[in-house]
Amino acid sequence: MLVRSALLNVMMGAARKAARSLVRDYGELEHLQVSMKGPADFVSSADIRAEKTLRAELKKARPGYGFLLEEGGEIAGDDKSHRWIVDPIDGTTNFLHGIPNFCISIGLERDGELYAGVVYQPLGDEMFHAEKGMGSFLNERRLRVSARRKMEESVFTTGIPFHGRPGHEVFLKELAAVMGHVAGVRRFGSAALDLAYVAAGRCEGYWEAGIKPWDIAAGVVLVREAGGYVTDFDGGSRMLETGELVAANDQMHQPLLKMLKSARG
Ligand code: 2AM
Ligand code: CA
Ligand code: CA
Ligand code: CA
Repeated sequence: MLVRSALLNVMMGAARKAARSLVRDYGELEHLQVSMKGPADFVSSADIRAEKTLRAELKKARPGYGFLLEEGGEIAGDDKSHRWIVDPIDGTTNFLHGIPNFCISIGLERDGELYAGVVYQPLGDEMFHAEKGMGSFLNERRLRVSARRKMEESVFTTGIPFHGRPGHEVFLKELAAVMGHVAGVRRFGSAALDLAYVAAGRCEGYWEAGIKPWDIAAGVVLVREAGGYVTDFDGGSRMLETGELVAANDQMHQPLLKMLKSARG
């Protein structure tokens, strides 16, 4: 029997509770209220409801911790060394279209470092979880990044810039550079799940620019604890600041980074 830390139990419990309303809302999409925060940036009553549950559950268990919430923004806590970084639905566009690839993402920062992460895909009941130094798991199973070492056998995921987001030209150059050398490039629409898939060895790597801390905070821990590498486009660790991220198994990270860099010129 796997013994999990109290911390991960708190995070997974909060995710499961919030997932109950998400699954209900997903079954009745026509009743949701949807508004736009910006061009192609949707938020629905389901996002708001799930975030409220997550915030309440996490606060109940760890009253002093601060928050960075996609919908609610920054909320300072008394405990300055801990901060939850929460996305109530990663993949809202999928969710609102009835495409089942969406998840809840809860990351925990400790003393400015990403320390733990939970990514929960409620429709597949896939609970990805990791804590620094303790490994990465999908439900009860320990995860390890893929062992593929050949570019031509590799599958990479990415994010396509959507309306209102800059970087179209750069992205097309990156895609052109990568797609000629690999078995496939996928765009699934949830950054958190893309990272979870790298951790699980389903894909060899993932890259995206223009992403937010709540899209990636949990997934970064999942990949690292599964033996993979995550950096910004310069090979450093300023992903939260730059909004740029390259994640891959140990074999593919350097080659992928190199391809992207030379594509950007
Ligand atoms: P969100 O669903 O929480 O907003 C994938 O490219 C990432 O971009 C997702 O993590 C998604 O997070 C975010 N995103 C925001 N608006 C998007 C859009 N219109 N299309 C695709 N992804 C979007
Ligand atoms: Ca959003
Ligand atoms: Ca979201
Ligand atoms: Ca998101």
